[in-house]
Amino acid sequence: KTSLKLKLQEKIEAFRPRITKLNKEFGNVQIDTVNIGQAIGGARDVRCLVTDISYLDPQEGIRFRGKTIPETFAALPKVPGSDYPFVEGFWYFLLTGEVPTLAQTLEVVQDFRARSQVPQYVFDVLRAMPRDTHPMTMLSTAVLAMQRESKFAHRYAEGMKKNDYWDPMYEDSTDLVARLPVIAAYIYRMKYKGDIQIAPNPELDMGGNFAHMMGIARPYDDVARMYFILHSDHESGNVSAHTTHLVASALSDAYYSFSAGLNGLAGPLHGLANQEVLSWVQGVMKKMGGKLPSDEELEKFLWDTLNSGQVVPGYGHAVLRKTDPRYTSQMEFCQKYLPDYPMFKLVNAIYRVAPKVLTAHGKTKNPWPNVDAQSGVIQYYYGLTEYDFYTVLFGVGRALGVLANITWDRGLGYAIERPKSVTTEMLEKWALEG
Ligand code: AMX
Repeated sequence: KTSLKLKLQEKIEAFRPRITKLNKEFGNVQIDTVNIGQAIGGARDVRCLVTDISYLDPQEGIRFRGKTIPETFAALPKVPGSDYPFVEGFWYFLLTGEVPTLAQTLEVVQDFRARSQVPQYVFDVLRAMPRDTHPMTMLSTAVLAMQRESKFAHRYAEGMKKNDYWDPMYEDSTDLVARLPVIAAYIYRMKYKGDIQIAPNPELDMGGNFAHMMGIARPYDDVARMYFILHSDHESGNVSAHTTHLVASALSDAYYSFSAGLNGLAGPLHGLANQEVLSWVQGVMKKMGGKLPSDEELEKFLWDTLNSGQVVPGYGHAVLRKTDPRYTSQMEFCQKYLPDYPMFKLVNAIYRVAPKVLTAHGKTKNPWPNVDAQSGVIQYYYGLTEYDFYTVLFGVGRALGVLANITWDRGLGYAIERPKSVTTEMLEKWALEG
């Protein structure tokens, strides 16, 4: 066993009595109520999920294992010669809640390498799909196709004790995280780069190897590390995390669960928004004949979008009520590496204008930008101009959070999820009763 796995086992075993005690002795303590608006309106704000891996404060934004984004970047061991940490060390941190040493991180790097071989039939499945299939469909299909590899499914079929569920779930999750960059880069090069593949470089870490397989020079390795970490987790209620958790709650393995989560991430109100932002920004640039719009012109573009009944992509959030710190983190990167890039200037101009327009429009509870408003600009700058690929990058990052979560779900024996539904007639009756 690696030191990560040993530490994880120790943490899970130490944690179990807390859940047992809460459940047995305090199961009846009320922590929320539900109103009709919440039942109709997507269960917004209803406290009914538990996770210790990240927490989203509406004002402050995300904390991973108690640390803000800048604290997380500062604490984790950095890749030599780079500004950003090893994604592998972040995986250790998400799973255990402890910041790994460099030696512990390098052990995970080795472990990922040993697991990174993608079975040939996965590539064959991808090659059989029409080339114009959306890359998210390809990624989700590749993950699902690999389900036959599941150690959890095999162990379950043999008869496994409940206390052991976390072990093969961790194994499957780590296999997936190690293989996803290879699959994602394969899809990219197959679809957009003349099907000329670049073999992995076993000397490199996950972020470095991804940049290498994509065929994009430095500092894209740091972009990849930053991007995967920023997109990893946003507590449990968002569509991709919740879907993965829900499917896994039926004791479906990590392949079934994560493939389902990716399908949710592919929706335009969730992960696809980063693609939509780029297409919106490009639309503006095209209409302006390449020149930057004035704030007044931009205001008109935003109103045109709203008046035609569309959402402004990259703005608004179900939980956040301030600028997303994941947006800020990427903005700081842009200020450092691409301050004069016209598209970055346009995104900044949108940041100046859109909150005012959205506030005047008066619908959204949060007129501030989310992670997706900024991420495409960086990718575009480094030559990744095929923006329907952006959600795939989000998906590779999101794997870290949701797979760490389902490993813990099995460690703590969380139940199959089964909320109760009611009929409209019942709601109308309760409405009359007040
Ligand atoms: N542009 C226009 N209208 C918006 C809006 C936006 N950016 N954000 C919210 N609204 C509208 C909603 O559509 C809703 O209208 P309705 O009453 O006619 O249905 C109203 O404002 C109230 O919505 P809300 O309570 O503020 O947001 P929500 O929790 O229902 O939805 C979200 C959150 C993200 C889906 C929404 O803000 C949105 O559609 N944003 C644009 C798409 C986007 O950027 N998604 C990415 C989110 C981050 C991520 O998951 N990657």
